[in-house]
Amino acid sequence: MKPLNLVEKILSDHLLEADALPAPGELIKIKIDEAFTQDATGTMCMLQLQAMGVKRVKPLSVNFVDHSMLQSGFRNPDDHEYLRTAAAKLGIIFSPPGTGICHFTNMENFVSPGMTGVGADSHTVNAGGACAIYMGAGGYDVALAMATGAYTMPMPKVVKVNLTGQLQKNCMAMDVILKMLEIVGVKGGKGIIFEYGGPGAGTLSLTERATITNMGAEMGATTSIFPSDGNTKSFLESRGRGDAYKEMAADEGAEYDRVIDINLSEIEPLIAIYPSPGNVEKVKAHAGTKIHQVCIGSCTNSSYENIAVFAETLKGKRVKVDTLLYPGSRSVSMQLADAGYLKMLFQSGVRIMENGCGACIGQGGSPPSKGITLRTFNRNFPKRSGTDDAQAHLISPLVAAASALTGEITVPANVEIKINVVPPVIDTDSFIMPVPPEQAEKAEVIMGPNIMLLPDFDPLPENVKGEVLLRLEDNISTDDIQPAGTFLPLRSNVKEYAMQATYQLVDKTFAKRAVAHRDAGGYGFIVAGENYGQGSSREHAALCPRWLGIRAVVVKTFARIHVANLVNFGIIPLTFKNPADYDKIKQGDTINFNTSDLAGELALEVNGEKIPLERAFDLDHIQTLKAGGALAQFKATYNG
Ligand code: MIC
Ligand code: SF4
Repeated sequence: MKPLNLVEKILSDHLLEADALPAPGELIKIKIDEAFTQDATGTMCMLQLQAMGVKRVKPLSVNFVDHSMLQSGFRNPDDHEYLRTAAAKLGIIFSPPGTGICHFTNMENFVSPGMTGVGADSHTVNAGGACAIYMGAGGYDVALAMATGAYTMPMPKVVKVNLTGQLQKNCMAMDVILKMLEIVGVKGGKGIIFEYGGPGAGTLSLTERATITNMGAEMGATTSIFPSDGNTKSFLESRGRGDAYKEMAADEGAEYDRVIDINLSEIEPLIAIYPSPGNVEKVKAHAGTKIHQVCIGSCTNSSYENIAVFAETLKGKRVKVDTLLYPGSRSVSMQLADAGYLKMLFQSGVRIMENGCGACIGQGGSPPSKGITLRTFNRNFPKRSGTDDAQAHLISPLVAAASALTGEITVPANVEIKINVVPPVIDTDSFIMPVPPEQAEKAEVIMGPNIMLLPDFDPLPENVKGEVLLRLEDNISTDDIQPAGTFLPLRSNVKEYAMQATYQLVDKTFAKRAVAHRDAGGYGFIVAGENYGQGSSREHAALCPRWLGIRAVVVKTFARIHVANLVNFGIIPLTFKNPADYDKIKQGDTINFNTSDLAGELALEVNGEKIPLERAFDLDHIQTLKAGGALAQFKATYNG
């Protein structure tokens, strides 16, 4: 039998409606073992489940509350209440605010080797550190996975990352993934699963592996995975889940699309310079630059070990700049307390924040104007910190600690840091578990005034006539399209979120212009360059533009999750056949787009000239686009 790589093994075990894995790029349908949402994407996901008429979810499903936790006003608490009661109704586990960041808490409690999962958040790929294939997806696709236990995606290529050597004492897993970003870039992972292995992989703990797989999202990868071994087993055992351990690795002689070699011993402390996780440089090249803030935590670097080395570096000394800590979970916070680290951190002047996303998604913790903030997070896109002219750079917890002590970017000393070893605190009591179906049926779903029902969208006309409402450059992120930060409480209210936030940070006139154009009977077009829609999985970056009348997005290339979200909301994703044609289109140009045969040759008519296009959607998606979106199509076919 042909030797299989790890990805092929897990996907073959989960294959639905086929006998063999398809070729890369073709659609594959797999069984999903777990589906989850967080609060900022979860309310839409629950609304869609309700609109679909689903009574009870099929796979293990969880609603985590970790993003929108500020509760200044009724909106966020309304969302939490809706998520809690919808979870009870649908058979979903509820993880209340304060329990922890979705990806971290999920790994502690639910993920085990060989599982598959989808989550309504791009960093769902974090679970790959525990030898599982988990993908980020839009809320609709997660709702569908909850309803059916299945997920369809383009079959990825598998690239092996062969790790050798061992990290130097002043380097961490964060430096490994920054090295990968330096090699691969922010769009080089598209259509790929990175399978890590080699002797260096065995030197990394499960949480270090998760730091690496987490930021596979920043390369646009489908997901990333490590094999399982003794380190995986001891992590599971320490959480009382030793029974879930399975040893899994690639077969000898397994084939890969490509192999990337990284010698861990040669890595130096690295930093991703604002405004992109892909601008990777050596920390020493920036040593001495004055900083204004340090943040440690986020789903990328908030394990007990990460915070313990941070605390040990600060021990007995005071930080020189505002320093904020967001632990990954209540369990991590309790472990830090048991080990004496909480007191040590308080004594060093660190601000201990809630177990949640916090500053990573602009929920507090903004740096001062023109400030420089060093963050152990995974994204440093423009304005994401909440301060328009501040700069965020991404670094490891060791660089964070060394720099917090000096008030400037500092290379950590190359010395061993010993940490206190105390057992993790199991916190399963924080979860609200599903009730039996008879009881669930009677449960009331509470929808406060912040929760608005989903709008209905019209089917696709045969001719889409309209105007180019925006023409944008490369690497437009979903934070540019549909910013989060202070707008997060509007996630459950499409109209308000669209009017107040869509493209607000790029062009303040956009929403008003789009509505005026829509109400005059025109459709809107967006034109952009490479890697459009990188970053977050938020489907609002498709849903809100659709509400504003956008019907097609024409770009040089798309990021994976965003293209699926566009299709789900009936916006046609298209790419230029000749990328140079991008230069022929201006904002304000009138466009005519004949959609009568989406399977045939496609072209835009712009100012009397024909511009040939490629489909960025699959032929299977034509019915969805014609119906005006996935929900309308699902409702017509679902029977429980
Ligand atoms: C992010 O890190 O950008 C988020 C906020 O977690 C998003 C999800 C969202 O917008 O709610 C993500 O990564 O998908
Ligand atoms: Fe939360 Fe930040 Fe992780 Fe997104 S990247 S899930 S906002 S911690």
